[in-house]
Amino acid sequence: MFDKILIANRGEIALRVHRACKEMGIHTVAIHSEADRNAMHVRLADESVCVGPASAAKSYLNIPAIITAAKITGAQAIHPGYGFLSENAKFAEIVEKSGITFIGPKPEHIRMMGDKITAKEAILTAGIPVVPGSDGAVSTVEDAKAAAKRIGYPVLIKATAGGGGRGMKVARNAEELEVAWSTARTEAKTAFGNEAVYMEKYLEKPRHIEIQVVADSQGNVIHLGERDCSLQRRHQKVFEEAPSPVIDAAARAAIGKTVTTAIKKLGYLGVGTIEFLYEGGEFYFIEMNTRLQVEHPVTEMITRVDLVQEQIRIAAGKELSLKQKDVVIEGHAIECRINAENPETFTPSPGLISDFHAPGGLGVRLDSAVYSGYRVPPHYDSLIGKLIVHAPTRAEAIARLRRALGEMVVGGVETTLPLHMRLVDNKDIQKGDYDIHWLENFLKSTKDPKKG
Ligand code: MV4
Repeated sequence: MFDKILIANRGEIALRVHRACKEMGIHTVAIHSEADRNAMHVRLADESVCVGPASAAKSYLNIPAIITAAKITGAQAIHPGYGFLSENAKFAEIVEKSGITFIGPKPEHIRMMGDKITAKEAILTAGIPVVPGSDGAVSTVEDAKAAAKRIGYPVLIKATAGGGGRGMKVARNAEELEVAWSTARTEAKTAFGNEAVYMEKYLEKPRHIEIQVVADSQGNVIHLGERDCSLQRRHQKVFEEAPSPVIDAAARAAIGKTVTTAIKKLGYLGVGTIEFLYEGGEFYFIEMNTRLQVEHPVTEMITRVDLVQEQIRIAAGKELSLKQKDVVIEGHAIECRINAENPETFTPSPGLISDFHAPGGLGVRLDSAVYSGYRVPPHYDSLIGKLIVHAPTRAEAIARLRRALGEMVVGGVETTLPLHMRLVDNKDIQKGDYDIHWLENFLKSTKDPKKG
């Protein structure tokens, strides 16, 4: 096992990785920008290294500085967290070439899943159902028209270098297709430097359901059930739960079997998430994430598996701590992302946190790196914490969440806490009756026109 791990991230996820390390008897090295000198992840780590100025491009994305920090502190492995360098295949390669272990999948799998066309092809070949589509790039308008005719309208054009929803265009008929195809290409070229696009049948009202997988270097692959992440705003998840209100044990076992068989065929290593759209009782693959995800705690709460500890064990060449038959899903977990943002306009609200009180009690977990007197910097994303609750049933989890939200105090900056209070009090949410468009429609329908 490693003695020392460098954590190449900040905020709550840097703390999350630190906690796993400490429980395993591993020393930690924090990296930080000049803006993060007083950050909790720096205070808690055993050692810390400043890797550059506030701008993420010059600090948390500064590969030479991060490798140097690992070298001078003698860290044997690097955990990338999520975001930043976590899905950068080049970084994973450089880390390994420097004689340091990258805590994550092999670079070839990061690269494969980063290109959405390659990912879909590999996933389909491995036996996972995908959204019907163009089976590769559509490079000419004639290609696009032929593909759409075969698939049937409405269709969706997606960028192969995209993901996370950027650069998608819907076409409902042949007239709309020409514009959709050419704007999607132009936008893809501008945003990603790669104009390649592909086409899929547009699913009108699916849910977003993702399956957590974990694979070790001995060929053991398990799944830890699903998370329902349908509640999103502008492709940012807001509220996630596990299990999904619409998946029963039989459906879970079936998709779990399909996914673990495929992951084993691919020779994938580490934790990963297979994202699906779920409509009419069927799963359709859209993307695979080759990192630990923000919402991983809901899976941890219902399975009692520490996903970060598993990541570290896998990277050290050890076996998974459990087999599929030992995976038991117990109760219900919900996560609320708490952002320093206006809860109606979602404008970032950085600044001094003047008051802070953390909720507690049975089944309440708060993953956060903020404290009273902490100044939320304007340079990074606005996530300041995740409130996670766990209870025997979904109804009890919602009641517990309402109770915990009521206890929580974050003063001095605006937060999305009031939005979460509205969600737990909503009938559709209480019934579990929502799809990927529900939240945007809810926000639109309850917007005060005076405030714009
Ligand atoms: C889709 C889709 C409908 N049909 N693909 C958006 C993010 C990216 N990961 C995939 N996305 C979508 N792909 C087909 N064939 C609808 C979306 C989508 C979406 C998906 C998940 C959660 C929220 C969403 C909001 C809008 C659109």
